[in-house]
Amino acid sequence: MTPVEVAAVDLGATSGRVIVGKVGGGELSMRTLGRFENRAVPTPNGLHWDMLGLYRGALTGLAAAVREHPSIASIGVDSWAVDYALFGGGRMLGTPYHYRDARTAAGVEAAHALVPFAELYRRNGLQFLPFNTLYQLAAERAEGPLLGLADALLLVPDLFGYFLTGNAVAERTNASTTGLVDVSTGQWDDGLIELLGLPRGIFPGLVDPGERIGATLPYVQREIGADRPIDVVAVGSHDTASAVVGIPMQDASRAAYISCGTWGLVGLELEHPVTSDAAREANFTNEGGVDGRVRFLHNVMGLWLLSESVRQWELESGSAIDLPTLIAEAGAITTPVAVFDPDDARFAAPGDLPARIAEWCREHGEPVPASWAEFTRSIIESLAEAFAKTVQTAAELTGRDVDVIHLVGGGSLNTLLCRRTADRSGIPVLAGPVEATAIGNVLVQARAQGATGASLEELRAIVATAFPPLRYDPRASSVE
Ligand code: LFR
Repeated sequence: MTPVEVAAVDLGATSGRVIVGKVGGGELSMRTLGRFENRAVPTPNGLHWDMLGLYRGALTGLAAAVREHPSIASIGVDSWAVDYALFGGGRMLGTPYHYRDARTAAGVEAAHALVPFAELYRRNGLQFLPFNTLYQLAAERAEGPLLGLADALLLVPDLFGYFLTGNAVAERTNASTTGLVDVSTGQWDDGLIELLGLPRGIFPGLVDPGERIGATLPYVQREIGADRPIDVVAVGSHDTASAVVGIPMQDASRAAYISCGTWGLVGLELEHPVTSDAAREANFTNEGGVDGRVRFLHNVMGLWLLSESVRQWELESGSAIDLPTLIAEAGAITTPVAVFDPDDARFAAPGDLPARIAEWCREHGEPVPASWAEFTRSIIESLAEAFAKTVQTAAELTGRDVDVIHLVGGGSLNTLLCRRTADRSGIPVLAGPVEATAIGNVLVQARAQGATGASLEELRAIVATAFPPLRYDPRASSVE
C-alpha cells in the first residue's frame, strides 16, 4: 500500500491542533503543524466558544500543513461533543454556547417534563449530562426566537466541514451525543424530536466516518495555499470516538479504556448497546463509535479539576505555575489526602474549584488540603479512585472480565495518575498514546484512502507498533 499523508484538525476544550499523519505499510508517523489556544469567553448572556477564532487557528494550521506536506490527500475534523451552531439562510445565528454555560438547567426540566429520563434513556441510551444537546435545545426553545429562525443545526466538527466545503452533514458518532439519535437504529429519532417540540428540518443527513463530505471551497484553497481542492472526509468526529480508534487494544473484549483529557471517559467498547435499568442507574452511556461499535462509558470529571484549579491559583498569585513541578511535589506527599467524589455536580462550572473541593471535604469530614501540592494529590487520588470504580462497574454491567486498562490522551503523561489508577484498580495500566484522538482521526482518513487494512483491529495494531504504550503494574501495597 502506498503511504498517504492526511491532516487532522483536533479541537479540544483547552486547545486545538493540526497534525499531519503519514500512514502506509503498517507504519504511522505524526507531525504537529499548528497549535492554538481555546479559551471560553464569558459574556453578559453566558459562556461561549470563540468559534471563528478556532476556525482561524485551523486554517493557519492547515496552511502550514499544506506548505510542508503539499500532497496531503484529505482533511478530517474532530472536537468535543454536544455543542452546535444554528444556521439560517446560510448565516450562523449567534455565537455557539459552551456546554458549561448555566442555561441548560432550565432545559433539563423542560425536556424531562415532556419525556421522562427513563424513556429518553430507552430511546437514546445516553447517560444524563445536563448539557446533552437535547437539553440545550430545550433551553434554546424556551429562551427565544432563534430556534424558529434556524434551518440547520451543525455540531462543531460539522460546522468546520461546512465552512471548508459548503456541505452540511451530521457525522454519526457525534450526532449520537445529541440525545436525538435512536440507539438501536443509529438514525435521527423523528418521534423523539417531535415529542420535544424541536424542528426536524434543522438536522442534516447523517454520514459515517470515512465518507467524503466534499472538497475545499476556492476561498479555503487560497487561505491555505493549496494548488487544488482537497477532500474533507468525515472521521469519528466526536473526539472520544476518534480516541477509541487510536487505543492500541489487542483484545477489546478484555480491555477497558480511559480517554483522559479535560474529561476522563471510562468504559468499554461493545458490539451492541446495553440500556438496562442497572446501566441507566449507573449513568453509563452508549455513544456511537466508528464502524458501528458502541462506546459504553461514563464521564468522570477528568483533568478539568486540575486545570481549573491551576487557573484559579494563577489568578490569585499572579504568576504562572509549572505543572510538572506541581505534580512532582504532589507525588512526594506521604500522608493520606482527601479522596472526594470528582463527579459531584458542584465541580462542573468554571470558577474557584479549590474552594469547592475544600467545601466538599468539610461537608464529608475529609481533611481539607492545605497546599497546592495537597490539592493536586487529592485531585489525582480522587480521579484514580473514580477511574478504578468506574472500570469495575463497567465490567459488572456487561459481565466482562477486564485484564488491562488503556489510558490515553493528555492524562497518559501524568505518571502519578497512571500509577495510582493501576494501584487502586489492581489492574495493569497501559499508558499512551497521548495523541490518541488525532491518531484515530488520521487512521480513519488513511483507511478511506486505501492505505490500511479494513478492520479497527488492523488500525490498532498500527498504533501499537508506532506508539508502544508504557506499562504500570499495580503495586501490592495499593491504597494509602
Ligand atoms: C471529551 C468530550 C466528551 C463529552 C464532552 C463534552 O472531549 O467530547 O466525550 O462528553 O467532551 O462534549
